[in-house]
Amino acid sequence: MTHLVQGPGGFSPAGQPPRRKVCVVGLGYIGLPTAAILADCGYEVVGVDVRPDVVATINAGRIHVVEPHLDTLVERVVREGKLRAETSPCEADVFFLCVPTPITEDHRADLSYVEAASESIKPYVRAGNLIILESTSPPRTTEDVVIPHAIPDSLAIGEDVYVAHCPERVLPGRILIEAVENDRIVGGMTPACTQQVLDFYRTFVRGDIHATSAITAEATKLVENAFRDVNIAFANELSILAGKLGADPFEIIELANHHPRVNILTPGPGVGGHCISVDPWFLVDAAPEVTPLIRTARNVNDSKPHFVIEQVRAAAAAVETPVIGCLGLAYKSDVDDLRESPSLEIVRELAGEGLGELRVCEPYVTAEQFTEFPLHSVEDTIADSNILVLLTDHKPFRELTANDLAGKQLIDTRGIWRKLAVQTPVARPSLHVEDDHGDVLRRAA
Ligand code: SAJ
Repeated sequence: MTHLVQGPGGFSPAGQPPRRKVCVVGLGYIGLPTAAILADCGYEVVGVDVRPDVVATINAGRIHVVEPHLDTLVERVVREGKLRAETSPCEADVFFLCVPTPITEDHRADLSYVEAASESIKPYVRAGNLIILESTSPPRTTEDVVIPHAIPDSLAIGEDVYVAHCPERVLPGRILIEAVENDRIVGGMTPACTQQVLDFYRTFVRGDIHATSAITAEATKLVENAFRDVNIAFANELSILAGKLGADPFEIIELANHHPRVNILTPGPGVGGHCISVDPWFLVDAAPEVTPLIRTARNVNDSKPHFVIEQVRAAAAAVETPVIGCLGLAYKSDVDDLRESPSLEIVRELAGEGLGELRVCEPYVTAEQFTEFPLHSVEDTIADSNILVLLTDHKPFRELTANDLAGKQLIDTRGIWRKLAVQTPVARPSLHVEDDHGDVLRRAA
């Protein structure tokens, strides 16, 4: 849970009244927690979303996303009158832009939401305001999109209004903790912008706050996610390589990670979500000729679902009447988010191929929210299937026992069942590995 860090009364830069009213545009996975945290810190917060159903849900004290503890926080701050939602902005001291920056078919940023959100606040922007872009954005977005669309020509940047990019860096599933505890980067359009916005973040962030320019902040955020993507790509490539060697990739990684300077991430069915599978492309797009590694990592991760589908084909071919239980649709464990999910991509492909009957299980999504496939309970999926494909490592799947899985063919893309007794030992092909002197290092059984 969040606790009051300092709050609006604690910030009053020289010569200015404290900023008390905040308008957060975009009430999704980042905007809603941000709005709720600021409200909890004592600000008067108006959250804005173009979807009337989202606005109605929040004003009723409920939430439309799954995130631990967010429901109780929103219920409380709405009940206490500290947060309310609207379909259009209003005058405020501080404006946050927390809208999506999706990717187009040709791997370029779609900045139409940033543009629209910026336009929507323009009539309300006044001297003394802070305008903060939190959405992950390509280099130069603050300068080239936010400023021309949000700031009236009559106001001087860094003198009348203060504009900065402060990228969100929270991990879904830990948003309320990380939004307050993580270090933050404040990249202002001018040093005065940086200072004013940094002072504001100090009122609700407990982590260190680092000052820089807008363009450096934009690039740094993209680099963080590209770093993770490249490292996951290494793990995914390794998992395919280990399969070819007839070895268990998870065991190799576990052993290699005992080395003091090795820390390999975990292979999976691919990389999803609206961040890591998207943001590296913004760097590639910014300078394609110097980013071959980032591009290759993206391609490796995007190819991983096809490898999993290949494994399911092989398993289905070995069973007379295959019933394929697909466990998980979300992009990662214990969230309800299906955006760019490799698990969903795999299930769609399997449904199209008609390899056998499918049982699809996603415990965090209801049949009303998701109508593309019928959803089954964990129990029914396990009982009905002779092939189980673990796609997303949700808690209910991690809790399955050897008994639950006995007699099934298992394709465990995340390695969560490998230590259960039922796991079929990895086949060891006749493979001789020799060292430089011709000695056999390991002869497979
Ligand atoms: N994944 C693996 N193996 C791993 C780790 C992750 O296959 O070892 C997969 C996940 O299953 C998922 C994808 O990668 O499909 C991304 O998941 P994630 O947990 O790595 O990251 P996100 O997308 O939920 O959140 C990331 C975070 N960035 C970094 O850790 C550098 C978060 O801090 C950012 O705020 C967020 O992106 C964002 O909004 O940009």
